[in-house]
Amino acid sequence: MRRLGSQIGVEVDGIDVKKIDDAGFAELYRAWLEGNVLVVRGQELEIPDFLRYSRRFGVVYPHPSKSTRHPDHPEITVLGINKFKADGELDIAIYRRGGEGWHTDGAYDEEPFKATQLYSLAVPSRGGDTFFASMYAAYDALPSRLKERLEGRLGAFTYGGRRKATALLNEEDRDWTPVFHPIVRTHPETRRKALYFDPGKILRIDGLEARESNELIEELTERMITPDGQYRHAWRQGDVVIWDNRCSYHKAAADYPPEEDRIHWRVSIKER
Ligand SMILES: O=C(O)CCC(=O)C(=O)O
Ligand SMILES: [Fe+2]
Repeated sequence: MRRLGSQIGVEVDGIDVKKIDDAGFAELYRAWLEGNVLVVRGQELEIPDFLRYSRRFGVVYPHPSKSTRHPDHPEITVLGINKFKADGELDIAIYRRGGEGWHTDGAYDEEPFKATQLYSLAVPSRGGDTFFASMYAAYDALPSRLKERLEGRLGAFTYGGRRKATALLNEEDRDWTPVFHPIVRTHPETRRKALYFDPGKILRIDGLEARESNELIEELTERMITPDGQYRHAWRQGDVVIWDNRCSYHKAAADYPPEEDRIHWRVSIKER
């Protein structure tokens, strides 16, 4: 196991994820909890292999964006396909998916995704990296006045957040009832505290006046990323990368030549 960033990211070499036994997996899982983002390069996977491996981390759920699901395997989302509309225009929602800002996947859900895993099928000649950042580092770096102010506070979240960004959803799926999560969230497995926050999905911080809530959201947006709590992943074909949505943020660079392919299989994983 090799550390990629000082506080986030680990890479494990010399394994075939199709073949690891239970003891090997337990070790890998511990490395993932430790690193929040686990990178395994050079894998050759078919869809059943990818699903089988992903299910060792938890339960795989189809993503609410129905139009981007794999036609034969709804639990797999395919990133980067159907990028051009019938008239040849670039579909920005598909091209920029995950690149609008730092986020965690599934904050709009009563039970957010524990993890997201990607398998890289095609990589553009330049650009297309994914950025990761540690929520533990973000929490640790908060001034104590803010830690105290946030303790016990709940955030209200929906899919599209304040901007109602729902372009990837079908019309009938665009109405969301807000769900509530503690902003200071204790990770259920490591028991460490993390700043659980998502500027694109949060509506308000419960119990605060609108202005105060918006100001606090602004301040947390400024503070969610710390300089040494980051890792930037440059993709190669065959990479399998899983991140822990309970303790990390991520963002796609969304900067690659649009005429080139950048394709991943993607799964969302819950605890149960
Ligand atoms: O394509 C990427 O680099 C990440 C996209 C993203 O945010 C996601 O799959 O949840
Ligand atoms: Fe994401």
